Amino acid sequence: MNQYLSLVRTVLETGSWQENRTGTRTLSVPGAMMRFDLQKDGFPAVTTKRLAFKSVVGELVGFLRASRSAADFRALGCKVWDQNANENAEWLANPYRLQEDDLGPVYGVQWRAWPAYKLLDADNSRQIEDAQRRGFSVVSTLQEDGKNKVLLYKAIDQLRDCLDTIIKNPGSRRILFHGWNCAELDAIALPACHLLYQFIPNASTKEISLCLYIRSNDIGLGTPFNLAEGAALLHLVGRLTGYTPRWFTYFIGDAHIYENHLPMLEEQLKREPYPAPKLVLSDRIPDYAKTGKYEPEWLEKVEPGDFTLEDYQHHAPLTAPMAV
Ligand code: UFP
Repeated sequence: MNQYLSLVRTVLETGSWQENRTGTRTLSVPGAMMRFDLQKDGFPAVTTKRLAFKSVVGELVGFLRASRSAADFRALGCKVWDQNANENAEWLANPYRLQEDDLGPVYGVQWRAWPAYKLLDADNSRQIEDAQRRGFSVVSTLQEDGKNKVLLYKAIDQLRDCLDTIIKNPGSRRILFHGWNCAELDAIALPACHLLYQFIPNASTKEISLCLYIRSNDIGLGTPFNLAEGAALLHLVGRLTGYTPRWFTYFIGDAHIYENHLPMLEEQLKREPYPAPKLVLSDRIPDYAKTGKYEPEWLEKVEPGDFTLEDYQHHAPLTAPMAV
């Protein structure tokens, strides 16, 4: 994980102070990248402090199940959503917040059930039939500008579509899912930070890679978490589609260190990193490469306990307050 420490150093050495909505200023760098060879470099878990791995996989499983409640994440062993759900004044006053612990349609809801609408001319039966073939259902008919229209709806399972395409058409350069639904930014506790996931399978090497784009990343607390989560997702997708996880490329837009995280990161820079651990997925999760049977329903069936870090050596835990 020397790449993580190099990123910390880069932000410390070249970053500029920036004010932001949280009231805690940051040292920020516009644009950063890390690239891990998961076969040669092992699993990208931070070793200069303890990674909250249970929390990471709890969150991932919650996303896979399209959870939108901090209570669901807590039940899966992940408490990182509690403050965003129940302590951010702007969100508490938001009319779309349904109840205690509600987060709105965050991450997983967009991954698994992106709300898609089509308003088609009622007399265009070719378009309406095509949409219905693609899983859209008619919601209602209405009039717009004196014309009869048909409103159709579908919840798009972007992640499932990615897996289907990896299986059927691995040469596609369009295998991606997006978390940034700009039509719903007004109705969520936190607009997606990690927002674009592109899978790149290679049918000849049987390796699969992931490019992940994060628009805003808290280097002290967010980056170690997001790195581990992205890599775990790539391992899972590889298992379910019969590919070996290979390159994990991690792009950051606004890379920043909160002022009150500086002591934690300076301490980490003094520590010598340990060799990277290994991620082991439980045998419960079917290996498509061995069974030849495609079982994408495991996206929902997987449990946090199906992910284990092996040989994880790390320095003493360090904490710092999360900016909300
Ligand atoms: N943040 C992360 N990773 C995440 C996540 C949040 O680093 O997965 F959900 C951090 C980035 C930023 C803050 O410091 O949370 C989000 O604030 P903003 O929306 O203003 O960028």
